[in-house]
Amino acid sequence: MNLFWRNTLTLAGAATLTLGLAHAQTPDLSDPPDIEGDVLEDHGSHTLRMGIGLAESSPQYLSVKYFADILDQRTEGRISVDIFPNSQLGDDVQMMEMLQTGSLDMTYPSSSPATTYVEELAAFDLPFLLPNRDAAIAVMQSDTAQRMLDGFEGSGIKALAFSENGYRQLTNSARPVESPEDVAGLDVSGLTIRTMENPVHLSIWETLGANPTPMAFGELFSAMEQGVVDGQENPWSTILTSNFHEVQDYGSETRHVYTPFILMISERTWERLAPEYQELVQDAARKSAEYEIQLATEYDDWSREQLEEKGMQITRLDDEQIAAFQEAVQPVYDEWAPRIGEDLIAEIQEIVESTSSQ
Ligand code: TK8
Repeated sequence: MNLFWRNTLTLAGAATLTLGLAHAQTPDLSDPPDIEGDVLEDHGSHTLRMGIGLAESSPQYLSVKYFADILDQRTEGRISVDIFPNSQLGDDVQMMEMLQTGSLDMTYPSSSPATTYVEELAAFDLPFLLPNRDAAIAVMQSDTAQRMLDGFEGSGIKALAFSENGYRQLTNSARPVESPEDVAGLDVSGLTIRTMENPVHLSIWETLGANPTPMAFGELFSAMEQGVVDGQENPWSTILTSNFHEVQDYGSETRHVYTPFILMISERTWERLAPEYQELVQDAARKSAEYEIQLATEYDDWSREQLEEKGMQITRLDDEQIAAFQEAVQPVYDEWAPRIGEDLIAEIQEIVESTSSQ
């Protein structure tokens, strides 16, 4: 075969592989809603730097691309957003601090590490509080949740919208987990589980007999690769798009906590924007958060199936097995409900019940 054809076939092969890999990273996702509204008058130009923790194939990244496109189209490019994925600018805690100092304009952390700013957010960390996605969305879009976003005022951070990180699932490299006893290990030591930097999550895994290790998300892959931790817990789409299946053999569909993301902007950046631009940023944040929830929904089950295809042994838990976990973590409610606020938790449970009765 002459050199021309060999090179051509090689290029074609590479292109096919690339397309294949690119396709393999996402399910058939809904397109973003059309961008509507007139172009705003010229109120100056801004380049917003946004750091996020997840990969370019994640629902988080795809939705902030849509956020950027709305701002670009509605200002004819006068507001542009430079997106830095994969925790390259730091982890959730560090990037929130960068918003406070004004060294970063936007970020998109989980609610769990943000409880240091607004303690009421810890309600979302109570295990099994939100029984299904409809209930979770209703809570995130409620006045109760808006009060939590407003609670950031004066911290240097303006919280714009909630979206879906999702239901957290346990993975580990040691053994299949079907019960709390499998976490604690009867004749072997308890699993060492990385947790987010959040006291309720520490309490959950201590109560289950594990050895919880708080750690920044960006350090997690190498910690699992080196065996520093046995496992972690995150939604299936994060596990897939962060390639955790390469270092985790076992998954358990625990759905033990539903974690929101919070789209945030530095108050210093916000105050530099003209009121018309502020209104646009807030509207684009809400629209991109709704789109992110749509993408996260479309990703969820598909990601679990992809992980199984890639060799992860995933244990689905039946109602009885889930009930065993719920019973085992009841002490977490006993400890944390009074500290978070019984009235707040009652408000959330009322919203949950109102959705289930629909
Ligand atoms: C990404 C994190 C991640 C979270 C975690 O920035 O830390 O495990 O679930 O999504 O926010």
